[in-house]
Amino acid sequence: MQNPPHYVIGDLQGCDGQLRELLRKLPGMPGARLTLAGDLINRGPQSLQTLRSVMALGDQARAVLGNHDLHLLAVACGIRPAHRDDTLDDILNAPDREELIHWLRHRPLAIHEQGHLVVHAGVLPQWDLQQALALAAEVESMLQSDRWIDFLHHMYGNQPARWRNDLEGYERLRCVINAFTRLRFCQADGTMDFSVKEGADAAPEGLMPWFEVPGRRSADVTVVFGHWSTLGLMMRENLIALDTGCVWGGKLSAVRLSDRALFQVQCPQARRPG
Ligand SMILES: [Mn+2]
Repeated sequence: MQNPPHYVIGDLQGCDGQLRELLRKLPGMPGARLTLAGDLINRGPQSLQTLRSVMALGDQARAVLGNHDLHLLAVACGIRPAHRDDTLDDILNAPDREELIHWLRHRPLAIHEQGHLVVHAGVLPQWDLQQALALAAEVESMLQSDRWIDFLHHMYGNQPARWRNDLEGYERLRCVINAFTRLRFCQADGTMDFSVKEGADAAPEGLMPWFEVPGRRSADVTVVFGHWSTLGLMMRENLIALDTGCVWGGKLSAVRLSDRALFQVQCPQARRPG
């Protein structure tokens, strides 16, 4: 029997209508396997409905956590104030919000499947596939533990910006979660810089996109990621970037892993940058 097709889908950011339209376009639905590259919610018009749509897909769909998903956890716990551009109120006011939060904090940070590593933002150049998966699992077990709220209190901050294998405790987990959910640019030694959000050609002196660091140890696996709408769609031999700016009036994209066929939905502009 032939395996069902497997698609990776870019950042939804609360665009449930576009998700539904995209799913109708994908050959092999229902029954295809789906992996979502994170940032399921926020900024877009239908955060709650988007979360419900993904949850309703059950075992058919998996999702990695993005920075907006983590932001919801922090806002729900009163750790971070809501941002004026947030569109999370419908989730926060939902009668079953505890179940929604519980589901979200049990999502992984990294998924390895068929030679592909799916993360929301990036992988530090010092990490090979096995270390990336092991470090993702460290954060996942913390988020799923009784200490998750305490962890969220310590999750925010840009330091330590450079990975070391001897990092411990919350500093270690913060460095890992920043790489997986926020990384765009870093220095040649892997020091992360979160000040630049423009496209790859906007790299200031001394910075480069994380995937262009010479000697990057995850170069032998295809990394599939979202998060970087100003980078847009990018397909290289060992990289697929999938945030095509759905919430900004761009497209919602899905790629079929077996042959890299691309499926897209044009999106109305739900938000203006800035
Ligand atoms: Mn993001």
